[in-house]
Amino acid sequence: MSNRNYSREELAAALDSMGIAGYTDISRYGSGHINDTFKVETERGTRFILQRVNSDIFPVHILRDNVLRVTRHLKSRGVKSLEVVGYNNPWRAYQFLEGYHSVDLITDPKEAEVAAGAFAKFQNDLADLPPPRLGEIIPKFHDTVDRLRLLDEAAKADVKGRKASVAAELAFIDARREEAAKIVTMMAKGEIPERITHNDTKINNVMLGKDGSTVVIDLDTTMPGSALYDFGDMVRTATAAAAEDERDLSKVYSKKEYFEALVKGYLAGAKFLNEAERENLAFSGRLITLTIGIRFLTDYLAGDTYFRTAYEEHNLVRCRTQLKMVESMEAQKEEYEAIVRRG
Ligand code: ADP
Ligand code: GN1
Ligand code: MG
Repeated sequence: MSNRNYSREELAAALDSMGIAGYTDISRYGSGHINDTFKVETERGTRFILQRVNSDIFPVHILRDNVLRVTRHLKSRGVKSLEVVGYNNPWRAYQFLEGYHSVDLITDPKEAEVAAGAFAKFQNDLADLPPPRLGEIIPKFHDTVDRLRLLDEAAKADVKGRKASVAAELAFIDARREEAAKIVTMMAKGEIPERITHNDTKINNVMLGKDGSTVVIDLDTTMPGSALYDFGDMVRTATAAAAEDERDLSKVYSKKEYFEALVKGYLAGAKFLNEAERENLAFSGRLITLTIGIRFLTDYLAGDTYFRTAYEEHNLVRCRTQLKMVESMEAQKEEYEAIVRRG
């Protein structure tokens, strides 16, 4: 998916439909891969985040229902969350979180600890969300076995004739097929419980404030899932030494002291974890990183229809960083397992 252009009229109509007046400037914002996000300035000085939800990817009606339920529940518990100003599918507006910032790459282990605590608290706060079960926004979202099936289909179809150029990446993934089913199998057996989880805990989906305060954002994939995937995606993004789309792979590796900080922050907040979950925390980092690598490669082979890309090989570059991160985590497997055991 490439960057779609919006006319001023289209953006103005969206704001009008949600009762937001007096806007002076509307500009593209953030670095999310899925939705179209804008920052809106107004003459009163109040600012908003305007988003057009990607309706090719999300079932927008279920999504709206989930987001409204989750934000209301958090509010009822006194937890600071996204403040919905208007929601008129596929558009929505949130109050701009003033005094908070997000980072794509962290440079201080303390931030990893704080972010991990925020996502642990998020899971804890949603544990008593009243029924019904939240809608499953994207079924099999983190199911690595199913992601492999989709990769195989894309490689077979090879619509862009790119398969021959990604033989090394396909071989890397092939060598790891066996471990792909571990978490889904344990969930099916009931050894790993279903919880309400965020499912997109990359580091730029938590806003960091002063004095260690946080707000968890990007609630679009909040749905029934496994706590392990949430922890794993933190490992993928918060221990990374370089950007998700760094071309120089010598700069890409997983940083142990950031992993340690994540474990510290997460375990302090996630008292609800059972033994099987704890035992698989380090594994979940490797697995989710492999899974996201598989997804980037699938999108590359399919012709870049899912993730926003800025250039021809963007998805391939992203896939390579993920596979390099997996390799780095594998090389530190024993140390990472020991860190989790020490708690
Ligand atoms: P996507 O689903 O495309 O990743 P996000 O909801 O994560 O979209 O928003 C993209 C970025 O916009 C975030 O990483 C964050 O920097 C910024 N952002 C989102 N919501 C807010 C908000 N309420 N206040 C300030 N910044 C926000
Ligand atoms: C997408 O929306 P964003 O940029 O926070 C994706 C995640 C991937 C991530 C990779 C709904 O997250 O699953 O892990 O890109 N979101 C969706 O950076 O597919
Ligand atoms: Mg996001």
